[in-house]
Amino acid sequence: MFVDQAKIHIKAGDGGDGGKGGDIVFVADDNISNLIDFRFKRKYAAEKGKDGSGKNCTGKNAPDLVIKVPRGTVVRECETGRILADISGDEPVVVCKGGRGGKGNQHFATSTRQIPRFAKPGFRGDEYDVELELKLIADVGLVGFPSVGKSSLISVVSAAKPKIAAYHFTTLTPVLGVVRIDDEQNFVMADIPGLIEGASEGVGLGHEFLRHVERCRLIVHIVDVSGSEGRDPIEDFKTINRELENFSFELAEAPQIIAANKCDLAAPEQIAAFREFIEGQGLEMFEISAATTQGTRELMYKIWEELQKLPPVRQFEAQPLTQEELDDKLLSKKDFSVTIENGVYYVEADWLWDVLRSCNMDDYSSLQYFQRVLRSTGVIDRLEQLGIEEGGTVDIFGFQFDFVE
Ligand SMILES: Nc1nc2c(ncn2[C@@H]2O[C@H](COP(=O)(O)OP(=O)(O)O)[C@@H](O)[C@H]2O)c(=O)[nH]1
Ligand SMILES: [Mg+2]
Repeated sequence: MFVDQAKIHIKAGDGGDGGKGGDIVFVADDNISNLIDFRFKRKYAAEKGKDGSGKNCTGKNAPDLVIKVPRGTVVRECETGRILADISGDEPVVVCKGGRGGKGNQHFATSTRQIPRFAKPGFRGDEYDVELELKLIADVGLVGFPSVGKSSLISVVSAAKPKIAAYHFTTLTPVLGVVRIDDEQNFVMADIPGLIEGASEGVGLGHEFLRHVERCRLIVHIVDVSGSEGRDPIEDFKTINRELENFSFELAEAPQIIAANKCDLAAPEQIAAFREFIEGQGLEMFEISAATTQGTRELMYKIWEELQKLPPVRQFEAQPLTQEELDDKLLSKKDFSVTIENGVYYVEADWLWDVLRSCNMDDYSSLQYFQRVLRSTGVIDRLEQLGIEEGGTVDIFGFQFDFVE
């Protein structure tokens, strides 16, 4: 089964007392062709940093957890849909950062504001639900209705051997073929399952495969010019382009070459009428027959020539959150609890860890920011409701503060 989408949970290691938590690192592996493994194993966690032993000793950093994915895998955060990484190069990419190691008591010994006690040393590692989406890396993508001859074409111009048959949806998984122009020059062509009307709205097959032409530099649009299945080639052409447009604006704008296939079956008038229409659109049409290989060489040279003028295969940029979005994210998760024990007000909230890790408690403006967050999230109000008094002790994950209005 060809799986090109999966959802997993990744968690970098928490910091120890000294040692940094392990990062989650993604790397492309060309021996992996799809994402099926991630349907079985869905949780990935890197180790926690080690605690230092003895006085003043720093703990060891934990090893990174390396996740191997097929080249071309795009990693998105589920919650926001933003891209965290595009694993298409050779460099490993850190997607989730391990928590910094805590610095134990020494670090806070000189601070006057808080009692130097650090109950949970180290900072938390990043954690995400992510969606993995494989977007194949190919220079050229073949698109067209089912059975127009896409698989037949790739099988005569490359060593790829996809299934070919006279019934629709013979091709159920994308196939890549390398087209050799000469000893040194080649390009990669992707044969994807045929598109049908409504594919971009998720009706039937096809839609889920369009992601595999998203990076392509050039689209070769194959049409059955003979109308051997009773459809009109001009209508076919328009329908497929509408599908591309509905899927993405960029796909619709991608350069296109039109291959009029099954010329061996077509009457000269059919070919002439289609040519007139295509050229009227300002596009170029090639007459081919994948069955007899007529015109296929010329088409490959033309593709090669066009590729020389086009930018390289598209890479997707990571989309970091802005400071504002980061703040919003923190403030939107403002559930917290306060418990009172022996006169100490213990505030607990998951999100407060994230605030704490971004603050340096020795720094005045950081502390002010921290105070602002406590105020805007309602923590201070709650403490007052519970009757805290000036000078009362507030404990947040082991950091203790004097309450001052
Ligand atoms: N006569 C003729 N038949 C073709 C040609 N190209 C493909 N076919 C046939 O059309 C059918 C569908 O071809 P296939 O390559 O599987 O189409 P795909 O669904 O677009 O991949 C098969 O029976 C092929 O043998 C051609 O140029 N001429
Ligand atoms: Mg096919």
